[in-house]
Amino acid sequence: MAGKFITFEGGDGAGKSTQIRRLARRLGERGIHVVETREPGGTPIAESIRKVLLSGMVKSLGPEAEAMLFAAARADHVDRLIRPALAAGDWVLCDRFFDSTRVYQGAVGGVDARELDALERVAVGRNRPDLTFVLDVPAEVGLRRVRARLAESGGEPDRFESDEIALHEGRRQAFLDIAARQPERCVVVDAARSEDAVAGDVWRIVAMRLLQQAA
Ligand code: Z5A
Repeated sequence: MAGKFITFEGGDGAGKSTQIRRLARRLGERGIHVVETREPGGTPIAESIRKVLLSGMVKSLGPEAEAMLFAAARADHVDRLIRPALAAGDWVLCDRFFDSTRVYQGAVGGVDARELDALERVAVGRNRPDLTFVLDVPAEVGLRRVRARLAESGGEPDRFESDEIALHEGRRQAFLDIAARQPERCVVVDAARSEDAVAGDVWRIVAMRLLQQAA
């Protein structure tokens, strides 16, 4: 039986990586083989493209060129990792996917939706998520978490983290808009609460929407 494909979306510091780790552990306890991955990235080529994108090296080329690079990374990720894993019956948990392009490069970056449709057809094809969590936090909360993490690690904000707060709020609204348009795929979770509370909701939704089907 084919596996399940779950994506996690939301603004910076929403807690996507944290929740993916927790869900993977819980599914693993049920004997389900899980692949944890992220975008941009997930394969050696896509990870190289990630470095270029997040360094800000190509920011001056504009959001259209960035969208093409995200799509190139995604095409390799889907071909070499996501599709084979699903075909083998694994569950794939992915930190960001095409909704991030729709939000960062589309709704907020201004790239035309028809251009993004075309890139999506090439990069994603039929490999669409079974379920997408939109982890929703006010931008200020997410950025506070990111800053605390950077202070601990001594790191620098990346090309997108250093954008102004109004842009972050615009992205939050754009994710909510996508979720409202596609309720059969997307579920919004209030991620400003504790990690445990968010993980509880995520598990309940996975159990209801996917585990019952798989049983
Ligand atoms: N991007 C794009 O523009 N177009 C695209 O198509 C794609 C991506 C795919 C990737 O960066 C960037 O690329 C991204 C969009 C753009 N923009 N940025 N920046 P990334 O992968 O490096 O960053 P990210 O996806 O935003 O991840 P993040 O900042 O690490 O956030 P997160 O994964 O959602 O959060 P976390 O790592 O789980 O948690 C952050 C901190 O908060 C950490 O210290 C946790 O311990 C803490 N945390 C987590 N949950 C909680 C709760 N519930 N309460 C309190 N503290 C918490």
